[in-house]
Amino acid sequence: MEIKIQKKMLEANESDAEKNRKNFKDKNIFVLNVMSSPGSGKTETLCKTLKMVMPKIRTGVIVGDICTHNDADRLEASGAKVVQINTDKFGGDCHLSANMIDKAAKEFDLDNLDLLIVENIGNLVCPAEFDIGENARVVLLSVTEGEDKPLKYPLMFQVADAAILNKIDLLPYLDFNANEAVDNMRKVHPQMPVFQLSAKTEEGFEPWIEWLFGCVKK
Ligand SMILES: Nc1nc2c(ncn2[C@@H]2O[C@H](COP(=O)(O)OP(=O)(O)O)[C@@H](O)[C@H]2O)c(=O)[nH]1
Ligand SMILES: [Mg+2]
Repeated sequence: MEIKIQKKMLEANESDAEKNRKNFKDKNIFVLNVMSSPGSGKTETLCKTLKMVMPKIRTGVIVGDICTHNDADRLEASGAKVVQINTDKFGGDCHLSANMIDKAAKEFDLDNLDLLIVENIGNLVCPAEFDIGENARVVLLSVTEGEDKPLKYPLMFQVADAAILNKIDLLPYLDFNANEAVDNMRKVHPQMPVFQLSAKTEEGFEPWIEWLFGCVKK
């Protein structure tokens, strides 16, 4: 019974996601779904990214958290339009679903947007299973989380189109082996681009920003 309900939920989400993808394609908007465990640095990386790509790329952000408006407050400092979704009203869902994105998207002027970034809820499991109608997915891993996480949570790394290894400014203080972490990502997703950077110091951002420009231009 439980399996059937979950299958139905995923099927309904899939059809909502396809509708979103079509709507965004009609408006020529590239949608990027950014995922990671809580605290890897999604918001910090996006704050710096927005500073570097705007106004060349007209960007809007949807950010999901169970509670609080904190991330929207941080992201709004860039001047981008940001819509915060809180899932505590929906039973505290640990992922964003396609219908939540559809509702949030109505708050944007979609005719004047090139890129819509979705910061998903911090979780390395559920968001990987829920298509939101995005064009690409990026997973972040930070150097304080352990090299083995891609092996423990392979689906998240398999569904991602690119990965960011964040907080490299902390490497001198840790035993973390960045090469091993990248090898583990490639074990589950060979040839995936991996950008090693620090959202704090902005080291390593250039290839990431170039990749993003490449996505939006297509
Ligand atoms: N040292 C360091 N701290 C970072 C970096 N990126 C994020 N942080 C810090 O890590 C914490 C969590 O970052 P946040 O962006 O909120 O992560 P999120 O939960 O994935 O959105 C905050 O205290 C950030 O200031 C980084 O590159 N280096
Ligand atoms: Mg955040």
